[in-house]
Amino acid sequence: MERFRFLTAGESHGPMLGAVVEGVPAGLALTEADLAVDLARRQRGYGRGARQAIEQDRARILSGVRHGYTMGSPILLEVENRDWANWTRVMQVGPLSDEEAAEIAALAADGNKRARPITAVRPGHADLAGALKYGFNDVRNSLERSSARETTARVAAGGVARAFLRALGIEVWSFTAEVGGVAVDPASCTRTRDEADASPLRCPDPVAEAAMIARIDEARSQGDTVGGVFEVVVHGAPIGLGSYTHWDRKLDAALAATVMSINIVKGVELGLGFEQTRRFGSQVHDVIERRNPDGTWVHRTNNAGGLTGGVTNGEPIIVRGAVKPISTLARPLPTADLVTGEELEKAHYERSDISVVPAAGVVGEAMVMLTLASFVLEKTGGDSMAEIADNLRRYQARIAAAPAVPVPGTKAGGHAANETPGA
Ligand code: EPS
Repeated sequence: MERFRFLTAGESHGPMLGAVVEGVPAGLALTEADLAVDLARRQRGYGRGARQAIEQDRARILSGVRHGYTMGSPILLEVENRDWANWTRVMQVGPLSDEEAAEIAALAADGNKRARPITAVRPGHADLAGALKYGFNDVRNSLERSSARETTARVAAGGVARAFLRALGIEVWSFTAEVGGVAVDPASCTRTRDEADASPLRCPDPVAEAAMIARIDEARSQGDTVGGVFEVVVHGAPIGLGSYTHWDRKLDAALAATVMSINIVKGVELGLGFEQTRRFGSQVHDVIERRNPDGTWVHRTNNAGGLTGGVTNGEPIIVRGAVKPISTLARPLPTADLVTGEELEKAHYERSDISVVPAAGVVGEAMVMLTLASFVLEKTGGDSMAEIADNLRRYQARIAAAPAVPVPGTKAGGHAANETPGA
Protein backbone atom coordinates (compact mmCIF):
# COMPACT_ATOMS: atom_id res chain seq x y z
CA MET A 1 0.00 0.00 0.00
CA GLU A 2 1.19 3.49 -0.81
CA ARG A 3 2.88 5.30 2.08
CA PHE A 4 2.45 8.95 3.01
CA ARG A 5 -0.90 9.13 1.23
CA PHE A 6 -3.25 12.05 1.75
CA LEU A 7 -6.76 13.24 1.02
CA THR A 8 -8.12 16.79 1.10
CA ALA A 9 -11.65 18.06 1.69
CA GLY A 10 -13.35 21.43 1.75
CA GLU A 11 -14.99 24.09 -0.39
CA SER A 12 -13.53 27.51 -1.20
CA HIS A 13 -16.17 29.40 0.81
CA GLY A 14 -17.13 26.62 3.20
CA PRO A 15 -16.13 26.61 6.88
CA MET A 16 -12.73 24.99 6.40
CA LEU A 17 -10.29 22.97 4.33
CA GLY A 18 -8.99 19.71 5.68
CA ALA A 19 -6.35 17.11 4.96
CA VAL A 20 -5.64 13.66 6.35
CA VAL A 21 -2.06 12.45 5.94
CA GLU A 22 -1.68 8.71 6.52
CA GLY A 23 1.48 6.62 6.73
CA VAL A 24 3.67 9.23 8.42
CA PRO A 25 6.23 7.42 10.56
CA ALA A 26 6.42 7.88 14.32
CA GLY A 27 8.97 10.10 16.02
CA LEU A 28 8.95 13.01 13.55
CA ALA A 29 9.08 16.42 15.24
CA LEU A 30 6.12 18.41 13.94
CA THR A 31 4.42 21.64 15.07
CA GLU A 32 1.72 23.94 13.68
CA ALA A 33 4.44 26.60 13.31
CA ASP A 34 6.27 24.29 10.86
CA LEU A 35 3.16 24.14 8.66
CA ALA A 36 2.54 27.89 8.85
CA VAL A 37 5.68 28.73 6.85
CA ASP A 38 4.57 27.26 3.51
CA LEU A 39 0.95 28.30 4.01
CA ALA A 40 2.11 31.92 4.29
CA ARG A 41 4.40 31.54 1.25
CA ARG A 42 1.46 30.22 -0.78
CA GLN A 43 -0.63 33.29 0.03
CA ARG A 44 1.97 35.78 -1.22
CA GLY A 45 2.95 36.98 -4.67
CA TYR A 46 2.43 40.05 -6.82
CA GLY A 47 -0.81 39.60 -8.76
CA ARG A 48 -2.86 37.95 -6.00
CA GLY A 49 -6.44 39.18 -5.51
CA ALA A 50 -8.59 40.52 -2.67
CA ARG A 51 -9.31 37.12 -1.13
CA GLN A 52 -5.81 36.84 0.30
CA ALA A 53 -6.40 40.00 2.37
CA ILE A 54 -9.21 38.10 4.12
CA GLU A 55 -7.45 34.78 4.73
CA GLN A 56 -4.61 34.13 7.19
CA ASP A 57 -4.04 30.46 6.59
CA ARG A 58 -2.94 28.46 9.65
CA ALA A 59 -3.26 24.70 9.95
CA ARG A 60 -4.47 23.15 13.21
CA ILE A 61 -3.12 19.68 13.92
CA LEU A 62 -6.03 17.67 15.32
CA SER A 63 -4.60 14.16 15.47
CA GLY A 64 -1.53 12.01 15.03
CA VAL A 65 0.85 14.23 17.04
CA ARG A 66 1.55 14.21 20.78
CA HIS A 67 3.93 16.51 22.65
CA GLY A 68 5.38 17.68 19.33
CA TYR A 69 6.09 14.25 17.82
CA THR A 70 4.14 12.12 15.34
CA MET A 71 2.83 8.79 16.58
CA GLY A 72 2.47 6.93 13.27
CA SER A 73 -1.30 7.46 13.26
CA PRO A 74 -3.20 9.55 10.67
CA ILE A 75 -2.60 13.30 10.93
CA LEU A 76 -5.74 15.41 10.55
CA LEU A 77 -5.16 19.03 9.54
CA GLU A 78 -7.71 21.83 9.42
CA VAL A 79 -7.41 25.32 7.91
CA GLU A 80 -10.21 27.77 8.62
CA ASN A 81 -11.75 29.79 5.77
CA ARG A 82 -12.16 33.23 7.30
CA ASP A 83 -14.29 34.26 4.31
CA TRP A 84 -16.85 31.67 5.44
CA ALA A 85 -18.31 34.36 7.73
CA ASN A 86 -19.52 36.15 4.56
CA TRP A 87 -21.00 32.99 3.00
CA THR A 88 -22.76 31.20 5.86
CA ARG A 89 -26.22 31.26 4.29
CA VAL A 90 -25.17 30.73 0.65
CA MET A 91 -22.87 27.84 1.63
CA GLN A 92 -24.99 26.50 4.52
CA VAL A 93 -24.44 22.78 5.09
CA GLY A 94 -27.91 22.01 6.47
CA PRO A 95 -31.12 22.03 4.40
CA LEU A 96 -32.62 25.48 3.81
CA SER A 97 -35.81 26.34 5.69
CA ASP A 98 -38.41 28.41 3.80
CA GLU A 99 -37.23 31.52 5.64
CA GLU A 100 -33.59 30.84 4.80
CA ALA A 101 -34.41 30.23 1.13
CA ALA A 102 -36.37 33.51 1.10
CA GLU A 103 -33.37 35.27 2.63
CA ILE A 104 -31.13 34.09 -0.23
CA ALA A 105 -33.75 35.08 -2.81
CA ALA A 106 -33.97 38.56 -1.25
CA LEU A 107 -30.17 38.94 -1.30
CA ALA A 108 -30.10 37.93 -4.97
CA ALA A 109 -32.94 40.36 -5.81
CA ASP A 110 -30.88 43.03 -4.06
CA GLY A 111 -28.05 42.45 -6.56
CA ASN A 112 -25.87 40.29 -4.28
CA LYS A 113 -23.91 38.20 -6.82
CA ARG A 114 -22.98 35.51 -4.30
CA ALA A 115 -26.60 34.65 -3.71
CA ARG A 116 -27.44 34.18 -7.39
CA PRO A 117 -27.19 30.80 -9.11
CA ILE A 118 -24.32 30.81 -11.63
CA THR A 119 -25.00 29.61 -15.17
CA ALA A 120 -22.59 31.81 -17.20
CA VAL A 121 -19.88 29.14 -17.30
CA ARG A 122 -16.29 30.43 -17.50
CA PRO A 123 -14.20 29.36 -20.51
CA GLY A 124 -11.10 27.54 -19.29
CA HIS A 125 -12.60 26.63 -15.90
CA ALA A 126 -14.13 23.32 -14.77
CA ASP A 127 -17.56 25.04 -14.73
CA LEU A 128 -19.25 23.53 -17.80
CA ALA A 129 -17.87 19.98 -17.76
CA GLY A 130 -18.11 19.85 -13.95
CA ALA A 131 -21.74 20.96 -13.78
CA LEU A 132 -22.81 18.62 -16.59
CA LYS A 133 -20.94 15.67 -15.11
CA TYR A 134 -22.50 15.99 -11.64
CA GLY A 135 -25.92 17.16 -12.83
CA PHE A 136 -25.90 20.69 -11.37
CA ASN A 137 -27.91 23.65 -12.66
CA ASP A 138 -25.90 26.05 -10.48
CA VAL A 139 -22.14 26.13 -11.09
CA ARG A 140 -21.62 27.19 -7.46
CA ASN A 141 -21.79 23.47 -6.62
CA SER A 142 -18.77 22.63 -8.78
CA LEU A 143 -16.67 25.81 -8.61
CA GLU A 144 -16.47 25.70 -4.84
CA ARG A 145 -14.42 22.52 -5.01
CA SER A 146 -12.65 23.11 -8.33
CA SER A 147 -11.35 26.42 -6.92
CA ALA A 148 -7.61 26.61 -6.34
CA ARG A 149 -8.40 27.42 -2.72
CA GLU A 150 -8.18 23.62 -2.28
CA THR A 151 -4.42 23.85 -2.77
CA THR A 152 -4.21 25.32 0.75
CA ALA A 153 -4.93 21.84 2.12
CA ARG A 154 -2.25 20.32 -0.13
CA VAL A 155 0.31 22.81 1.15
CA ALA A 156 -0.63 22.00 4.75
CA ALA A 157 -0.12 18.28 4.00
CA GLY A 158 3.07 19.13 2.11
CA GLY A 159 4.42 20.75 5.29
CA VAL A 160 4.32 17.33 6.97
CA ALA A 161 6.27 15.87 4.06
CA ARG A 162 8.77 18.76 4.29
CA ALA A 163 9.45 17.99 7.96
CA PHE A 164 9.95 14.30 7.11
CA LEU A 165 12.31 14.96 4.16
CA ARG A 166 14.25 17.64 6.03
CA ALA A 167 14.94 15.20 8.86
CA LEU A 168 16.63 12.99 6.23
CA GLY A 169 18.64 15.85 4.66
CA ILE A 170 16.37 16.45 1.65
CA GLU A 171 15.46 20.10 0.88
CA VAL A 172 12.84 21.31 -1.61
CA TRP A 173 12.48 24.85 -2.98
CA SER A 174 10.89 26.57 -5.96
CA PHE A 175 11.07 29.84 -7.82
CA THR A 176 9.20 31.71 -10.54
CA ALA A 177 11.01 30.96 -13.80
CA GLU A 178 8.70 32.72 -16.26
CA VAL A 179 5.66 35.04 -16.36
CA GLY A 180 3.83 35.98 -19.55
CA GLY A 181 6.75 34.95 -21.76
CA VAL A 182 9.40 36.78 -19.68
CA ALA A 183 11.95 34.21 -18.43
CA VAL A 184 14.72 34.40 -15.84
CA ASP A 185 18.24 34.64 -17.26
CA PRO A 186 20.60 32.36 -15.28
CA ALA A 187 23.36 34.99 -15.74
CA SER A 188 21.36 37.62 -13.83
CA CYS A 189 20.04 35.36 -11.06
CA THR A 190 21.91 37.35 -8.42
CA ARG A 191 19.54 36.79 -5.49
CA THR A 192 20.15 34.19 -2.81
CA ARG A 193 17.38 31.68 -2.16
CA ASP A 194 16.13 33.70 0.85
CA GLU A 195 16.23 36.97 -1.09
CA ALA A 196 14.34 35.41 -3.99
CA ASP A 197 11.77 33.92 -1.62
CA ALA A 198 11.11 37.34 -0.09
CA SER A 199 10.80 39.12 -3.47
CA PRO A 200 7.39 40.04 -4.98
CA LEU A 201 7.39 37.11 -7.43
CA ARG A 202 9.74 34.72 -5.56
CA CYS A 203 12.20 35.20 -8.39
CA PRO A 204 16.02 34.95 -8.29
CA ASP A 205 16.50 37.38 -11.24
CA PRO A 206 15.62 40.98 -10.27
CA VAL A 207 15.83 42.25 -13.86
CA ALA A 208 13.43 39.63 -15.24
CA GLU A 209 11.17 40.10 -12.23
CA ALA A 210 10.67 43.79 -13.04
CA ALA A 211 9.60 42.84 -16.58
CA MET A 212 7.31 40.09 -15.20
CA ILE A 213 5.64 42.62 -12.90
CA ALA A 214 5.10 44.88 -15.92
CA ARG A 215 3.37 41.97 -17.70
CA ILE A 216 1.07 41.43 -14.69
CA ASP A 217 0.26 45.17 -14.59
CA GLU A 218 -0.46 45.05 -18.31
CA ALA A 219 -2.86 42.12 -17.82
CA ARG A 220 -4.54 43.88 -14.88
CA SER A 221 -5.05 47.11 -16.85
CA GLN A 222 -6.75 45.10 -19.60
CA GLY A 223 -8.98 43.09 -17.24
CA ASP A 224 -6.95 40.04 -18.21
CA THR A 225 -4.80 37.36 -16.54
CA VAL A 226 -1.35 35.91 -17.22
CA GLY A 227 0.41 32.59 -16.58
CA GLY A 228 4.00 31.38 -16.44
CA VAL A 229 6.34 28.65 -15.29
CA PHE A 230 7.56 27.60 -11.83
CA GLU A 231 10.57 25.43 -11.14
CA VAL A 232 10.86 23.08 -8.16
CA VAL A 233 14.37 22.02 -7.11
CA VAL A 234 15.18 19.13 -4.77
CA HIS A 235 18.60 18.81 -3.13
CA GLY A 236 19.83 15.83 -1.14
CA ALA A 237 17.66 13.04 -2.56
CA PRO A 238 19.61 9.78 -2.38
CA ILE A 239 20.45 7.81 -5.54
CA GLY A 240 17.91 5.05 -6.18
CA LEU A 241 14.44 6.47 -5.43
CA GLY A 242 11.92 5.14 -7.94
CA SER A 243 12.60 2.28 -10.34
CA TYR A 244 13.07 1.55 -14.04
CA THR A 245 11.50 -1.91 -13.59
CA HIS A 246 7.83 -1.03 -14.08
CA TRP A 247 5.84 1.99 -15.29
CA ASP A 248 4.14 2.71 -12.01
CA ARG A 249 7.40 2.58 -10.05
CA LYS A 250 9.01 5.41 -12.03
CA LEU A 251 9.51 8.53 -9.92
CA ASP A 252 9.57 10.84 -12.96
CA ALA A 253 6.12 9.61 -14.00
CA ALA A 254 4.76 10.06 -10.48
CA LEU A 255 6.12 13.61 -10.29
CA ALA A 256 4.63 14.47 -13.68
CA ALA A 257 1.22 13.18 -12.57
CA THR A 258 1.15 14.82 -9.17
CA VAL A 259 2.40 18.21 -10.40
CA MET A 260 -0.06 18.05 -13.32
CA SER A 261 -2.85 17.53 -10.76
CA ILE A 262 -2.45 21.14 -9.56
CA ASN A 263 -5.54 23.05 -10.71
CA ILE A 264 -3.77 25.53 -12.96
CA VAL A 265 -0.96 23.36 -14.39
CA LYS A 266 -1.17 22.38 -18.07
CA GLY A 267 2.32 20.98 -18.62
CA VAL A 268 5.23 19.45 -16.68
CA GLU A 269 8.88 19.23 -17.70
CA LEU A 270 11.71 17.36 -15.98
CA GLY A 271 15.19 18.81 -16.40
CA LEU A 272 15.64 20.14 -19.90
CA GLY A 273 12.20 18.77 -20.81
CA PHE A 274 11.00 19.50 -24.35
CA GLU A 275 14.25 21.36 -25.16
CA GLN A 276 15.97 17.95 -25.38
CA THR A 277 14.07 17.26 -28.59
CA ARG A 278 15.76 20.21 -30.31
CA ARG A 279 19.34 19.09 -29.61
CA PHE A 280 21.60 16.21 -30.60
CA GLY A 281 22.23 13.53 -27.96
CA SER A 282 25.76 14.78 -27.36
CA GLN A 283 24.29 18.11 -26.24
CA VAL A 284 21.72 16.50 -23.96
CA HIS A 285 23.12 13.57 -21.99
CA ASP A 286 24.93 14.30 -18.76
CA VAL A 287 28.51 13.06 -18.90
CA ILE A 288 29.34 10.94 -15.83
CA GLU A 289 32.67 12.26 -14.60
CA ARG A 290 33.65 10.13 -11.60
CA ARG A 291 32.87 8.67 -8.21
CA ASN A 292 34.17 10.81 -5.35
CA PRO A 293 36.02 9.22 -2.42
CA ASP A 294 32.85 9.67 -0.31
CA GLY A 295 30.88 7.54 -2.80
CA THR A 296 28.92 10.37 -4.45
CA TRP A 297 28.84 10.52 -8.25
CA VAL A 298 29.51 13.61 -10.36
CA HIS A 299 27.74 14.43 -13.64
CA ARG A 300 29.07 17.26 -15.81
CA THR A 301 25.58 18.70 -16.34
CA ASN A 302 22.07 17.97 -15.04
CA ASN A 303 19.92 18.07 -18.16
CA ALA A 304 18.06 14.95 -17.02
CA GLY A 305 16.82 16.85 -13.97
CA GLY A 306 18.17 14.28 -11.50
CA LEU A 307 16.15 11.38 -12.90
CA THR A 308 17.29 8.72 -15.36
CA GLY A 309 15.11 5.69 -16.10
CA GLY A 310 12.64 6.91 -13.49
CA VAL A 311 15.33 6.65 -10.79
CA THR A 312 17.09 9.46 -8.89
CA ASN A 313 20.75 9.70 -9.92
CA GLY A 314 22.06 11.91 -7.12
CA GLU A 315 21.79 15.22 -9.01
CA PRO A 316 19.19 17.81 -7.94
CA ILE A 317 15.68 16.92 -9.13
CA ILE A 318 14.27 19.67 -11.38
CA VAL A 319 10.51 19.81 -12.08
CA ARG A 320 8.91 22.66 -14.03
CA GLY A 321 5.17 23.35 -14.07
CA ALA A 322 3.42 25.32 -16.84
CA VAL A 323 0.81 27.61 -15.26
CA LYS A 324 -2.03 28.67 -17.54
CA PRO A 325 -3.53 32.16 -17.15
CA ILE A 326 -6.36 32.14 -14.57
CA SER A 327 -9.69 31.55 -16.27
CA THR A 328 -11.71 34.08 -14.27
CA LEU A 329 -11.24 37.35 -16.19
CA ALA A 330 -12.25 40.80 -14.98
CA ARG A 331 -13.15 41.46 -18.61
CA PRO A 332 -14.91 38.15 -19.18
CA LEU A 333 -14.84 36.20 -22.43
CA PRO A 334 -18.12 35.41 -24.20
CA THR A 335 -19.68 32.10 -23.29
CA ALA A 336 -22.93 30.12 -23.43
CA ASP A 337 -25.47 29.70 -20.64
CA LEU A 338 -25.44 26.33 -18.86
CA VAL A 339 -29.24 26.13 -18.74
CA THR A 340 -30.45 27.79 -21.98
CA GLY A 341 -27.37 26.85 -24.02
CA GLU A 342 -27.56 30.27 -25.63
CA GLU A 343 -24.77 32.72 -26.31
CA LEU A 344 -23.89 35.18 -23.55
CA GLU A 345 -21.73 38.25 -23.89
CA LYS A 346 -19.88 37.65 -20.63
CA ALA A 347 -18.87 34.72 -18.46
CA HIS A 348 -19.24 34.82 -14.67
CA TYR A 349 -16.96 37.15 -12.65
CA GLU A 350 -16.86 37.98 -8.94
CA ARG A 351 -13.24 38.69 -8.12
CA SER A 352 -10.03 36.90 -8.94
CA ASP A 353 -6.26 36.89 -8.96
CA ILE A 354 -4.34 38.25 -11.98
CA SER A 355 -1.40 35.88 -11.71
CA VAL A 356 -0.51 33.08 -9.27
CA VAL A 357 2.80 31.67 -10.52
CA PRO A 358 4.68 32.15 -7.19
CA ALA A 359 1.81 30.52 -5.27
CA ALA A 360 1.59 27.67 -7.78
CA GLY A 361 5.32 27.06 -7.19
CA VAL A 362 4.67 26.54 -3.47
CA VAL A 363 1.87 24.09 -4.33
CA GLY A 364 4.32 22.42 -6.75
CA GLU A 365 6.78 21.99 -3.87
CA ALA A 366 4.02 20.38 -1.78
CA MET A 367 3.13 17.87 -4.48
CA VAL A 368 6.81 17.06 -5.11
CA MET A 369 7.45 16.61 -1.37
CA LEU A 370 4.42 14.38 -0.81
CA THR A 371 5.44 12.24 -3.79
CA LEU A 372 9.07 12.02 -2.70
CA ALA A 373 8.12 11.15 0.88
CA SER A 374 6.18 8.17 -0.42
CA PHE A 375 9.10 6.99 -2.59
CA VAL A 376 11.61 7.45 0.24
CA LEU A 377 9.45 5.24 2.49
CA GLU A 378 9.14 2.67 -0.28
CA LYS A 379 12.96 2.56 -0.44
CA THR A 380 13.71 2.51 3.26
CA GLY A 381 10.72 0.83 4.87
CA GLY A 382 10.43 1.45 8.61
CA ASP A 383 7.82 2.77 11.00
CA SER A 384 9.83 5.23 13.09
CA MET A 385 12.17 8.03 12.09
CA ALA A 386 15.06 6.29 13.86
CA GLU A 387 14.49 3.09 11.88
CA ILE A 388 14.15 4.97 8.58
CA ALA A 389 17.27 7.09 9.15
CA ASP A 390 19.17 3.93 10.05
CA ASN A 391 18.00 2.06 6.95
CA LEU A 392 18.83 5.01 4.70
CA ARG A 393 22.31 5.37 6.20
CA ARG A 394 23.10 1.70 5.69
CA TYR A 395 21.81 1.73 2.11
CA GLN A 396 23.85 4.83 1.29
CA ALA A 397 27.01 3.30 2.76
CA ARG A 398 26.38 0.17 0.72
CA ILE A 399 26.09 1.96 -2.64
CA ALA A 400 29.01 4.26 -1.82
CA ALA A 401 31.37 1.26 -1.76
CA ALA A 402 32.94 0.05 -5.02
CA PRO A 403 31.28 -3.15 -6.29
CA ALA A 404 33.49 -6.23 -6.56
CA VAL A 405 35.25 -6.60 -9.94
CA PRO A 406 32.98 -8.83 -12.05
CA VAL A 407 34.37 -12.20 -13.18
CA PRO A 408 32.74 -13.79 -16.26
CA GLY A 409 30.92 -17.01 -15.47
CA THR A 410 30.84 -16.68 -11.67
CA LYS A 411 27.76 -18.05 -9.95
CA ALA A 412 26.86 -14.63 -8.58
CA GLY A 413 25.69 -13.76 -12.12
CA GLY A 414 26.41 -10.06 -12.10
CA HIS A 415 25.69 -9.37 -8.44
CA ALA A 416 28.35 -7.67 -6.40
CA ALA A 417 29.59 -10.87 -4.70
CA ASN A 418 29.61 -9.55 -1.16
CA GLU A 419 25.95 -8.49 -1.53
CA THR A 420 24.59 -11.82 -2.72
CA PRO A 421 23.05 -13.89 0.05
CA GLY A 422 24.64 -17.33 0.12
CA ALA A 423 27.28 -16.45 -2.47
C1 EPS B 1 -10.38 30.99 -7.17
C2 EPS B 1 -10.98 32.22 -7.01
C3 EPS B 1 -10.57 33.19 -6.00
C4 EPS B 1 -9.12 32.90 -5.62
C5 EPS B 1 -9.07 31.45 -5.18
C6 EPS B 1 -9.21 30.59 -6.38
O1 EPS B 1 -11.30 33.06 -4.80
P1 EPS B 1 -12.53 33.99 -4.49
O2 EPS B 1 -13.58 33.56 -5.46
O3 EPS B 1 -12.92 33.70 -3.06
O4 EPS B 1 -12.06 35.40 -4.69
O5 EPS B 1 -8.69 33.78 -4.62
O6 EPS B 1 -7.88 31.13 -4.54
C7 EPS B 1 -7.85 31.18 -3.18
C8 EPS B 1 -8.86 31.58 -2.41
C9 EPS B 1 -6.58 30.74 -2.61
O7 EPS B 1 -6.46 30.74 -1.35
O8 EPS B 1 -5.69 30.38 -3.37
C10 EPS B 1 -10.87 30.02 -8.16
O9 EPS B 1 -11.97 30.22 -8.67
O10 EPS B 1 -10.17 29.04 -8.46
